[in-house]
Amino acid sequence: MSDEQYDPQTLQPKWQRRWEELEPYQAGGDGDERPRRYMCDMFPYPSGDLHMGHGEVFAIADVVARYWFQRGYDVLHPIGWDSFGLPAENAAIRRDAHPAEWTYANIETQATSFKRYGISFDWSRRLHTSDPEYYRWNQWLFNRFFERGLAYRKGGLVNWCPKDQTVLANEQVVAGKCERCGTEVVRRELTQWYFKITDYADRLLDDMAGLEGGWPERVLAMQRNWIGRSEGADVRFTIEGRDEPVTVYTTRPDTLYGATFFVVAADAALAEEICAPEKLPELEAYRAEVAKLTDIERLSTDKDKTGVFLGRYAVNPVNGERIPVWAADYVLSDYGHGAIMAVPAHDQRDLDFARRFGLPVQVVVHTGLPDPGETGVATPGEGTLVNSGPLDGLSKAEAIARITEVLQERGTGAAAVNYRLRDWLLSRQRFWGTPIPIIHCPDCGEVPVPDDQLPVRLPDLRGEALAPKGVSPLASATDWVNVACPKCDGPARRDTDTMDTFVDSSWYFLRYCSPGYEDGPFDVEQVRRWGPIDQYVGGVEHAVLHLLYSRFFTKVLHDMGMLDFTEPFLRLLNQGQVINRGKAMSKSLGNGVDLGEQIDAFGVDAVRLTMVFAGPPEDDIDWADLSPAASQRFLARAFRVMAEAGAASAPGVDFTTGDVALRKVTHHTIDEVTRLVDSYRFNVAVARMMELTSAARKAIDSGPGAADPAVREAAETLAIMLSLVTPYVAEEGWELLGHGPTVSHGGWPVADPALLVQETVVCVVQVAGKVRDRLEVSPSISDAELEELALASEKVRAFLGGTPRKVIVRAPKLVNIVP
Ligand code: ANZ
Ligand code: ZN
Repeated sequence: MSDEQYDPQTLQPKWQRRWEELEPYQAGGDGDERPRRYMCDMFPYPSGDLHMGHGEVFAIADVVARYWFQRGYDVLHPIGWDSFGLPAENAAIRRDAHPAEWTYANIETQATSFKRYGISFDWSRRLHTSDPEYYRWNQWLFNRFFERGLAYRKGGLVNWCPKDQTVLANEQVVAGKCERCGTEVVRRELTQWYFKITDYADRLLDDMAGLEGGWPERVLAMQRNWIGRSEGADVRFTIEGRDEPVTVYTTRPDTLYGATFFVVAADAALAEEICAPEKLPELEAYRAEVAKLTDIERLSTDKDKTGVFLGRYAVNPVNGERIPVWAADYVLSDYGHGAIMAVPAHDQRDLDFARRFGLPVQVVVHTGLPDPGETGVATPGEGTLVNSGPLDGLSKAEAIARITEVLQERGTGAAAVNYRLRDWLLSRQRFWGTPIPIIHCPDCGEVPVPDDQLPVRLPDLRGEALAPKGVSPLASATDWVNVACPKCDGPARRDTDTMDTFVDSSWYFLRYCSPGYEDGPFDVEQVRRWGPIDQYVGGVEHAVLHLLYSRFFTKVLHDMGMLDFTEPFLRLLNQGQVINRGKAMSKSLGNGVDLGEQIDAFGVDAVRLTMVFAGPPEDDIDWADLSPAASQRFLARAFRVMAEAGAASAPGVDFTTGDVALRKVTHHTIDEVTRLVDSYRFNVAVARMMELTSAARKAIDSGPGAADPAVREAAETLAIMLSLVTPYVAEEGWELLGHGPTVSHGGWPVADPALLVQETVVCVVQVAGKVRDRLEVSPSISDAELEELALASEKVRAFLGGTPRKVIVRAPKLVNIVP
């Protein structure tokens, strides 16, 4: 008997020290020829200490990384911090400090917590995006994008958060509100930097075919929807009194004969150009109102329709009909051509507009539904073309094909594709980010800072100097701003905007492959060695932005010849959320659970086990329904099994001489857990480990006893398997079993096929009292299963006319059929 007790609070410091000495999770060097695997967790933002959400996602990813270590792969499992961003700046303003102080103090806190939490990181590759050694390469990449025409500046209406005093990308506006602070977003006219992600729209869409199966279906759907590819036709209308025709984009060219008016986006330059002079004041007043609205409000079907008649007429290219031209807000200036043909019978917004302003409604597709002009409900569905000259009688699809041909022949239109995706608005008027490496020269224009002068470091500002004022705080650092132009040496000014922090996270996973590299953002050879990422793990909140931007960067870098792959993440796992009492944890609800406190109370292993055992990794887990105390009790049981087996026998015994019943349980467990971990069913794998623990306990107490080789075999198997989830108890158990550290490289066991064979018993099947067949069945077969099997037997059916009168089943040994 062993008198070792399971005490997580003494195991943790002991093994943390050992791991720090042994560095068991360092990725192999160039000479290492083992097969490689790259596991990447979405890196954390250093907002404070780690929370329950971190606890879950990192525990789940660690199961896979540790499994790969056990299977003998050379594993890259790095960690870093996404350490630029607004919260640091807001904290610095409040405390009259520098954002770096708050940021790096939080990073240290989180790093300490990660070490205690026992995640298998290669700490030698740690990076922080707010380090000049890192953001230098954001600037270098910006210069490359600039050279390729993929970074450019343009003026236009942008989303502006009045609280954070900065622009936001469309992606950062959620239901009209700032994603960060919830303030209602307004529109502002500003000149800003953009990345030309729209050039990659097709590839971003098409390459998703290769991610099918590796990525969650809903994430692929969200990306597809965000890119928003739409197919239709461009149609040219002449406008009376104007030389140039105006093109509209439509997904329904089949409804061309039903166009009863024409609408131009009120804020488009075109509206002003084609407006009759006497209507201009009205248009101006209307535009002032429209400027206050976000795109989402403008496109809403609920919104009352507004607009101004421009005093002009457009001519329908197929039937020469004159239709009035209006300006309205529900047409957007930056989609398609900023103008539409309105077909009120078959488009709800057009119909709402027509009814509001008394414009005609002309049905051109007979759908069998009541007349939209009367019901106020448009009929966008399938049907047969009517009132459409040569298209009459055709189906919608046939009519679209036919009319597109006609337009093409006459030179008044063509098939066209549009995307909802917009260019990535990059510049931010905030301090704690990467300075945009551009110098504005009155003579030379936009001049990139030469590569050998990078990084452009942030000026030293703190406290009040960082407060939002509508222009970037960098503008106040005049010594920093005023520089000589790199081209002509004349007086010039630095760009004072910083980059969206999504730039930082769009390529960090490449930097991990060669973190100290000084000749470029990453060593191309090292990325060839490790990339692409085999498994990426993180929250579904990044389903659109971060993943889309990372995919975009990867494609640009591929086109630059720096990557030999075009997609960064082969597989993606989105973990669920940790909630409490049915709701997301929040301060205001008072249902927050503190990760550190849980660890203090139950130990790291019990908390990690609880997270992993709670359910499938994608599901939300409710902490109120879980019991870390029960996890702790299980770990104490597993610990005792390992300790007692370790005390009773020495390593290296011949397992084949052990108790066969227990050996079968062990090998079944190996077989099943291997398959379960391969298919990411970690919670079920844990359940199997628990069963193995019980079987070993029984063998010790009322079977062959602790010294039996099968007990040692079970205990060693348990230590290896537990190391995926609960590294401390596994490590200690492994040591008590007489093995050297560390258990993380113990090697994954292989199931012996001979021990997997199911035992069978012979079942006798009688028909009218005579034995007609003998079946080999599992001893645990149910009556129902056995009956089905017996009635399916050819030998039995030969003696049965039809349905038997009665079947008596005594599983597993006897079936008696009365014909
Ligand atoms: C005529 C028509 C008839 C339309 C019909 C629809 C139904 P997606 O799928 O989003 O690409 N549209 C075109 N440009 C627009 C703009 N700048 N702002 C607002 N709406 C615009 O939708 C394309 C359809 O949205 C186009 O097809 C056009 O209306 C409208 F029965 O043209 B449709
Ligand atoms: Zn110059």
